[in-house]
Amino acid sequence: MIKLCGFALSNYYNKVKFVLLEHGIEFEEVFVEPSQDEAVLAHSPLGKVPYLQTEHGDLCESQCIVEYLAARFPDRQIFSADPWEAAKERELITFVDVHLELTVRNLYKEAFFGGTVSDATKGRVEKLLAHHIAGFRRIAKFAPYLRGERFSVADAAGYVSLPLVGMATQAVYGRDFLLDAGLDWKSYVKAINSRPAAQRVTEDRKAYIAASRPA
Ligand SMILES: N[C@@H](CCC(=O)N[C@@H](CS)C(=O)NCC(=O)O)C(=O)O
Repeated sequence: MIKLCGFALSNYYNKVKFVLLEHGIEFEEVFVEPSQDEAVLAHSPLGKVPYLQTEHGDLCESQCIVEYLAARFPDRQIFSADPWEAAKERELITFVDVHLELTVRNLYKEAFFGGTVSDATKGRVEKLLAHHIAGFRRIAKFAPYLRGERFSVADAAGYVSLPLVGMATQAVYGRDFLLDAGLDWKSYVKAINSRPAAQRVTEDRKAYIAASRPA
């Protein structure tokens, strides 16, 4: 059986888990934290999670994993059957994962982990985010889903990462860049919360946070 390795706080782990659950693909979760130890590097070359373990070997990078799942389980229609629609779903995922999340990730140390980020980083990230959010705003529909009325695979990425963009910018700059741009990620997340796959991902994340809190 496919093993999904990682932990429930990781947005990229949760993106893949959402897709697996949403499409009823059987899998086993294996708890692994990111690490530079050989034990993890042997499976995930940068020591990051998630990675997948299959009968063929290991596979890292959440989007490569989603693409593999789509190819391996074509009957589940993870992407839309229409090539244009599927390409637009991939376009949105790239915006969420690369242009938004990867940029805002530079702030997490201060936003979520009690550390500090330099003013230079804050300035650079602020400029990049303004540009990237303006671009995302042109293609993301939020009606209520990223592609419009129909839930798509792009929403697995949006669900796990857009809250981080909002919360991290709120924490570091005192204003939520998504809400300021008119992108109501809170209503968006609420719309997706009705899905059992989303509920499971969120419950597991909350349980992980509760269990890691000092007594
Ligand atoms: N591009 C990767 C990003 C994965 C990633 O950054 N995972 C985080 C946890 S959410 C991690 O392992 N961080 C540890 C590190 O960067 O060394 C993907 O899509 O899977």
